[in-house]
Amino acid sequence: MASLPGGGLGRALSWLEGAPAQAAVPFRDPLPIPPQLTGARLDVPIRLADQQILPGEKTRLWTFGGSFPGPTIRRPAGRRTEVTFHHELPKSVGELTVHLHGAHSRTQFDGQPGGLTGSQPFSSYCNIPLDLPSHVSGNDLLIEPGGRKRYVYDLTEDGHPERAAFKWYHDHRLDRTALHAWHGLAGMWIVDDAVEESLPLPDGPHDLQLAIADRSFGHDNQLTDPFTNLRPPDDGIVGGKILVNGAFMPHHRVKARRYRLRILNISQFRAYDLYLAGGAQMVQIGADGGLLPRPIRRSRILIGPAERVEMVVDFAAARGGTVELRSHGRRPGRNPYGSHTYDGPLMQFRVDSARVPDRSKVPARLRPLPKWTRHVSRRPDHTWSITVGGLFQTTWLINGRSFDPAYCDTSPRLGSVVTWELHNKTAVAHVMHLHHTSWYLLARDGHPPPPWEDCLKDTFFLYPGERILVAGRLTDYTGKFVVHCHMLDHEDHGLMSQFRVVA
Ligand SMILES: [Cu+2]
Repeated sequence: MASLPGGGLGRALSWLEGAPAQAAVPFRDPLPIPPQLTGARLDVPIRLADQQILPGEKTRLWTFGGSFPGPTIRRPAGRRTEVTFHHELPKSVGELTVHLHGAHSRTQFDGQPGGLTGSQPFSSYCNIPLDLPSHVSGNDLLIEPGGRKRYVYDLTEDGHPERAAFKWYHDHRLDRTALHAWHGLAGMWIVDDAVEESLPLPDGPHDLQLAIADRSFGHDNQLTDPFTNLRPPDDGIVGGKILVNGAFMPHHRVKARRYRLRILNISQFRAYDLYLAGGAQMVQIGADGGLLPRPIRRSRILIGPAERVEMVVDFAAARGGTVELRSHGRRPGRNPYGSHTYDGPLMQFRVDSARVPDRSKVPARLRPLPKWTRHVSRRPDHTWSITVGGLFQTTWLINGRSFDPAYCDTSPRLGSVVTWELHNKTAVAHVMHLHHTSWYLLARDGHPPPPWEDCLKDTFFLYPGERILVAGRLTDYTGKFVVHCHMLDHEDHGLMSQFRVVA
């Protein structure tokens, strides 16, 4: 478990005279930029890798392509993309499955969690019938150790190239998503399109992707194993050290000009309440589902697990100085964000002192919402209610059930626009993620969402006692898709259900 709350103590220790040479020093390491893959046919090995995260011994990780985060896959919208993942991790890891988070994927390429297998013969949290046929459990879609699977992504939606957006891919295995992600199985994915390219936003080296993760390390610099005996509602792993793109609180040299920062929270459980210290301002331009209709100046941005936020930051305001990306630990009003938001620095930008020309701009209008969002029913077709159940062995429940890969709670029609209510009847927050498409938030407890949530998203905070209404347009693909909490321990501990899109 976390030994150093929020990194604050670690930071203090590292400044102490006579501190061990092995102490991690904030802002010492440069920000890693994961390798980028742009081809239509890609092969990604899933393998062990030793990565220098802390001073001293390297940390052994389970990775996509040999790094954490894995390679960033960047593709034009509308261009079919095939990625073959090769499972080269030790047999003891068991089966894997890859979900492209935020994508519109066929059911067989959506990273189904699967069911019980020889290497995972029982579930402590999910109620899984024995002897399900593999096409019902989804076991036929898993990647076995030594095996491989080809995932096909059309990058289209409803006959058109899909909207450009910042996504990510990660393991999604039954009961073990948290464990697999903790060890490093996550990578970023960008879809570009002509609409974005026509805008004068910062691009090229001025378009940075930042994946924020918290992890805890033992004295040997190896990841701890915090996944023991935690049951709902007290489950939820936070790490003691903050990593950005797999480096401990790194720094990045920037020019005195505008940058587009795409920020992704790949922590298991922890939320961040982002702000900048050092003179630069955050102008939010995007969220999970791509660009917002209009830019929004923000002083703080709360980002829960799996959420994405895109902003433009003009570092000219801090020419010759430094800017810290930080998270604020306390917010007024109703907490809890599942965990306390992290309090402290995430990384540092070192701004060049030279003046540079900057032709980039943030247009007053970015990207309109799709037309279907204007004509959505506000009467829910279905409600997903979250509770905790069980006497001695508690699990999370949706509509009274923990996850069962054979069970679907509702069967919307292909081509329909559904309005669903999500209701949190528990005392802790959740971040609910719905697969299949990008969703439109209609209301929180009957009130219209704030402007930064009045857009397409796929992952939503759901506070204790709260009801939210979301709408989605279900085109192209029939079959099973999951709805779950993206606090990974919650997801593993039953907080997942399914819908089946029918023709
Ligand atoms: Cu949750």
